[in-house]
Amino acid sequence: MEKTLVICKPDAVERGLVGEIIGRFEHKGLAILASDLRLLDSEVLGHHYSEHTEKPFFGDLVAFMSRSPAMLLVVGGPEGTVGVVRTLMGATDPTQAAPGTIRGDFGLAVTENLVHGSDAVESALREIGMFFPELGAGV
Ligand code: IDP
Ligand code: MG
Repeated sequence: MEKTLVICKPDAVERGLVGEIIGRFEHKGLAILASDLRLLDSEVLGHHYSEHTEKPFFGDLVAFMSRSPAMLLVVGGPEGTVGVVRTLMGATDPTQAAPGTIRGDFGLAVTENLVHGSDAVESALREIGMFFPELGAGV
């Protein structure tokens, strides 16, 4: 099974969209393998978004992602699941995201874009290991 890390970001939790977002993955046929509602701190976010630490939006991104709890999910399915989840999420900028995608249907701001999904199998393994270390190799 191919697995990916999804984060329903604080805006999604605050707006009551977690059920809708999880439903999109379930209706597609993907499985929810683990979940945890958790307040993320700037230290873990620095690791998670290490590729973006030098970007001008990094401070705003960490402030947003740590302002209230996020719903973390491990989502699994057949080979290609990492890409399928990214397709269901839509483009990073919700004003550019296609209708029918999570970001296209519910977002208007590039920082507050509702969901994170791992961008490759290797990053999924790294992110799942970081956020759900207790799962070990089992998930
Ligand atoms: P992704 O979430 O679609 O993989 P990334 O480029 O990895 O997009 O950016 C990580 C997150 O940083 C985005 O989901 C978004 O919340 C935020 N972000 C990306 N680009 C910008 C920007 O230009 N301005 C503000 N926030 C941004
Ligand atoms: Mg990314």
